[in-house]
Amino acid sequence: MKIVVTGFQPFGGETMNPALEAVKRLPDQLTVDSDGKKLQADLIKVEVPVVFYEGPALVLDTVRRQRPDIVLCVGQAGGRKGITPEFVGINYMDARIADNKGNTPQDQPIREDGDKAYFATLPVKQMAAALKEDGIEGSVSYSAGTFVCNDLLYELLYTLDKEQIPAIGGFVHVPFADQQTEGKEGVPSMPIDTMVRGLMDMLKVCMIRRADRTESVKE
Ligand code: PCA
Repeated sequence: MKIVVTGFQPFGGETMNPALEAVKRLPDQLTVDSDGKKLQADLIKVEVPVVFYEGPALVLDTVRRQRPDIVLCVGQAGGRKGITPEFVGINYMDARIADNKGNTPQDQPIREDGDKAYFATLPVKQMAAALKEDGIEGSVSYSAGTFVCNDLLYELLYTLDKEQIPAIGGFVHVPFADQQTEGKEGVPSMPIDTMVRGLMDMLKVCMIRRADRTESVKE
């Protein structure tokens, strides 16, 4: 199996993005046991600029070239307490701050010819359950916001659908890393190593889902 996993660059005045740091620390291969069968995946990591359209275009180029089985995109949602697999990408942009090229689209659709929303095709509920089982704070989120992360999630799902690419795909937000909140009273954060563990837990669930789906298509 092949997995494309992406992490966003720092934005909004931060000097680091825990999403990118966690993605970089992931191993290059993952294995998981599924009903006595050993599943194996190679990870392809992509660093993504926080720029409307440009960030998604880079990810989609990789997806078209690599033809992965799974696409997991990761971004930072400062202020959230846990790791949150996103349920839905919406056809809407409304930037409260500028992206890294100064774009601030307001109150606009992402794709004129796209559906209003697409649901992630990753098993988000099982991903949240896997986090809980490992003692990591996390839950399903029903809004990826209206900034570049939602743009990427929406464009990924739009493209998988329109181009009939058989990968399953979705997005996960991680909280601030501990080092970003030093001296900031009451702002939740998490060690990057915990995020890495959480991403691995969730990717394994995705691998099992993908193998099940491929199996049922064959039958
Ligand atoms: N988080 C932002 C964009 C990049 C990132 O890591 C967001 O939630 O839209």
